[in-house]
Amino acid sequence: MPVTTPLRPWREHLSTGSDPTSVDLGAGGTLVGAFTARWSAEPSFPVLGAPDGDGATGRYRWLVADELEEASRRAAHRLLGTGAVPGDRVMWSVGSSLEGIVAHLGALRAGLVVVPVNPAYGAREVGHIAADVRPRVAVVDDPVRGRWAREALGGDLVVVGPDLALPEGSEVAALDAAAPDDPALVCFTSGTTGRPKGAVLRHRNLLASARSVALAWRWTADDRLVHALPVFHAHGLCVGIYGTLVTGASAVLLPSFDPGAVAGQAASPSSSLFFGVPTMYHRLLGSGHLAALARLRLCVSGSAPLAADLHRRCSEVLATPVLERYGMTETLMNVSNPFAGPRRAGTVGFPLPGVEVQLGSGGEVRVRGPNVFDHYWERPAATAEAFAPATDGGAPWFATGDLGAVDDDGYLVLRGRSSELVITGGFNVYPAEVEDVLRTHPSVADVAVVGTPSEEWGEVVTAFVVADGPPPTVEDLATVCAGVLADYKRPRLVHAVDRLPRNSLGKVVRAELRAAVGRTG
Ligand code: MLC
Ligand code: AMP
Repeated sequence: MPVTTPLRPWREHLSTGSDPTSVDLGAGGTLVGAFTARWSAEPSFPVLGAPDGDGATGRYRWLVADELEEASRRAAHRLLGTGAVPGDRVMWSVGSSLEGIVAHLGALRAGLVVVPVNPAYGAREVGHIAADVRPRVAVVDDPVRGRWAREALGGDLVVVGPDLALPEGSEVAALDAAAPDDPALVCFTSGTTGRPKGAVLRHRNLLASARSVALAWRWTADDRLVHALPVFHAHGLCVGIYGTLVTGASAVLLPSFDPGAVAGQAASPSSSLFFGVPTMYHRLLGSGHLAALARLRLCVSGSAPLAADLHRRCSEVLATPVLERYGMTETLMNVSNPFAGPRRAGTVGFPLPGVEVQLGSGGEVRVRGPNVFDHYWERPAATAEAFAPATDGGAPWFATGDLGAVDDDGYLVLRGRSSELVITGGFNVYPAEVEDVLRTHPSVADVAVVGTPSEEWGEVVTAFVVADGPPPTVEDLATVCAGVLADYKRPRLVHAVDRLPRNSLGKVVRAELRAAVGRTG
């Protein structure tokens, strides 16, 4: 393993004078234990706000800690009232809203296991997940997703809207009884060969990761996050929402990402943090709205590589450089540039408190720590393949599939992925899933999907098609994807080719296809 410079140790993330041995990432035991402790300590503290109605009035609705406690308690009882018992799965597929978060917190307080599902998913995507985790309840903001899930299950699913208000006095069981080892989430990450895999995250994993970033980024109760990320992925949910609740801070939940709305919220004197994916920074910069974020004390980027040039251009506008960090659904947050030290463009920094990082063979990044999951839902073979045994008697290493190197300053530089995963605008797309759908088009004889570089999206989904007849256009391919794949997965570029480059084993050489395409806008 030709690593010459070691990664900087995680203790460098701590504030000066902090004792690394005193760091307790498990304090509070469970997510709900940590949340409810904060709520009872400061019942009138405004925790979560969101634009009132359609946002046109400019007014906000706030839930103070006491209201959040009560609303999530009622939601928990409503969910348990369906007959669900602790350990049952709840499919949770909602846009960013206070009701949606309350329902989520209610499910956790009831000891249920939440399965977040992108509300943009179609019947096939929802059906896959439902059939896999067999939810007892679906919390959806559009009943059609409940119907798709029920069809996939062949019946037996209670479908409810996100507003789970219940009259006082309808309490059915004790709440907040989850143990640190109990699963809290099953998050689907898809797989390189078709069937999506659900990463099972325990309360203690989620709590440790939220505490770890809170320590490193000096996140305190005085902070207010401008939250414009989707809530159904690790970034918006586990970092944005859980981080806010664990630290006793507050967040304003925007229903979607709009540069002007983010700038408007950032201008509020209470706002202090913004977390985004690189596409969001690209749009904030391009629209001229980034300057409004200069008054925030911290802007974080993650989920996809932040191009060094975009990092520099953003940092010229902001008061302090963007802080880039690196995470994954299975591991939550692993590595971060420092809050206090230099934030180096083109690097993701060094391990977060409690996290160990190693470069395996071929430079593959491996991680272990209290933040790291330990299995995929009912997929023992995939689990076994994902972990490498440790030689020091410690926990096995999770092999991330990301390739890295350590720079001269001990910062991790990501150099791509060993898998075929495409990341577009922070969303993951697995070529096999898209290829399967494209093959249903009558003019597609053969097809390979790769990610090609784009300034705005990082990568765009690009199809190389061997046509049977006239080559299909982007629009033609969109017709077979419509309603079957979430829109972000459909190809944005199509190239007709006579044949696909294959190696001696018949496998498509994707690198050759990627190299054939220049940079797009
Ligand atoms: C939207 N579109 C996308 C897309 N998002 N296409 C490709 N890739 C994407 N990511 C499509 C829309 O469907 C639409 O299609 C067209 O692009 C333009 O839509 P838009 O309104 O301009 O896009 P918008 O809805 O504003 O979405 C852009 C975005 C969004 C950047 C806000 O992609 C987003 O929220 N990304 C964040 C993803 C995220 O949270 N990832 C975290 C994963 S957790 P049409 O056909 O209608 O034109 C993780 C771990 C970690 O990775 O480390 O954090
Ligand atoms: P997900 O499966 O959605 O959790 O996506 C995780 C993947 O996102 C990681 O394996 C990385 O490939 C990628 N990723 C996350 N953060 C970064 C970053 N800062 N730079 C580069 N890639 C990142």
